[in-house]
Amino acid sequence: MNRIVRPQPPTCLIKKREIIDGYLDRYLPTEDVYPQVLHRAIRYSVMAGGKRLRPILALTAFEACGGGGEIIFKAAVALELIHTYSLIHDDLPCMDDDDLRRGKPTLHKEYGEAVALLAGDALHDLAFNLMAQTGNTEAILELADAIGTKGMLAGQMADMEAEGRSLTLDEVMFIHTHKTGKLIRSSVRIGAVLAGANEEKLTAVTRYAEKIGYAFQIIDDILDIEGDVETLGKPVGSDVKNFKATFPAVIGLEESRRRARELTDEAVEIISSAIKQPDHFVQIARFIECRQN
Ligand code: GRG
Repeated sequence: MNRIVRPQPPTCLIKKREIIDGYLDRYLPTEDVYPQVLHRAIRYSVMAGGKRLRPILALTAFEACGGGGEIIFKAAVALELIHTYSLIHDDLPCMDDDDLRRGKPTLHKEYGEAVALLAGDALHDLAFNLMAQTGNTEAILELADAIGTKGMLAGQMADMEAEGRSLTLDEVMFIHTHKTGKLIRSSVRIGAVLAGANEEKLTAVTRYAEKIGYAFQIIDDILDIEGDVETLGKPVGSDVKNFKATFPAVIGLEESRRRARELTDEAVEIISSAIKQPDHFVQIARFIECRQN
């Protein structure tokens, strides 16, 4: 009998993910404190799993740029909370209206729309509370810019406006570099800024993140066509269902795959020539290239 062998994240990423999960549990409000329902809802979404890519990237950049101490974990958790807030709101009936996320019913399916809306808001507030505790204004602004109307929200808006119409490659790139790319980019920059990285290192990690962020989204589009629900933990075919702009729709599946490979190769080259021990960055790039969820 043929068994499907799914690529697992490399050990270093699994270890980092476990550490991040520990800090998420520590910094999230507990379920026995008022308002219990909201706190339960928050934990339902955040602790449902997820690759923890953004906090792992922040931690990797922090370590690679010589950072030390606990400060990075506040920022790393903040990044995951912002990411989860965007997923909760994106799944709402007024947005993508999805039923499944991280292998479980979406938050509004389980707790209702009003609680899901508030849970997203609460995660946003908690994230900036944690960022403020780093005491680093540059890092706080980095996150604010990445997710506001110059970043993620611009991408989401463009995505909504594009529904049902065929797009140019430039338009698809704008949507993806903003909607997904900006938060990934800010993750490594926040790690580097908190480590006190010099301009040269900051530029290198930024260029690396732009490449892998772009590749990440191309793979996401491919998985929405070729993935399976069980592994993905979310519905497949929802881009087509929602008339979404995707890379395969504009440049085809084969060219999308080639482009993702090319981008991760470029990211590996950039980071390898700028950072003394680039192993974890390289493993993240390779994982993104062959990920199945
Ligand atoms: C509605 C506030 C708001 C923002 C919408 C980022 C975004 C904009 C929506 C997120 C939904 C989405 C499908 C984005 C595209 C790709 C993406 C970010 C997928 C999910 O990220 P993963 O694969 O998820 O890192 P896990 O579950 O592993 O954390």
